[in-house]
Amino acid sequence: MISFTYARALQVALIGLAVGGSATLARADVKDYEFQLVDKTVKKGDALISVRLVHKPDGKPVPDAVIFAKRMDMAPDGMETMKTTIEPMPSTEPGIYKFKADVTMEGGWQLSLAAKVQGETGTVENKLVIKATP
Ligand SMILES: [Cu+2]
Repeated sequence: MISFTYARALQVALIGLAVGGSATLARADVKDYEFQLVDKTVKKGDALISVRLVHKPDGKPVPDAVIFAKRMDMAPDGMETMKTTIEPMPSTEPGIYKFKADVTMEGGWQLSLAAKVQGETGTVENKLVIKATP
């Protein structure tokens, strides 16, 4: 149920963008961007997760992206309804985005992000898998 609501919210956001701009034309550009985990593992508990946004063709970090949707749940371990709180945190490194998450259980977590990149229409969407250790 929670997953469905989230998917629906994203869909509505995407339709909004499509109506607002030339989404078809920009799709290829947005595919050039990717979120990558700085660390693939975190410790169970209050965790700080760092994610790098890169422009794949030249490998350059991408600063000033606006992250408008985020979710973290245990879908990789078959618990997609088990989600946790996730808060954006300040970052001093350009192209690095930080989040504080309450990782309540060890195992596989999926971090879903949707972002707008300065100067590009369309949405960068990625799902990253993080392993929480005891
Ligand atoms: Cu769980």
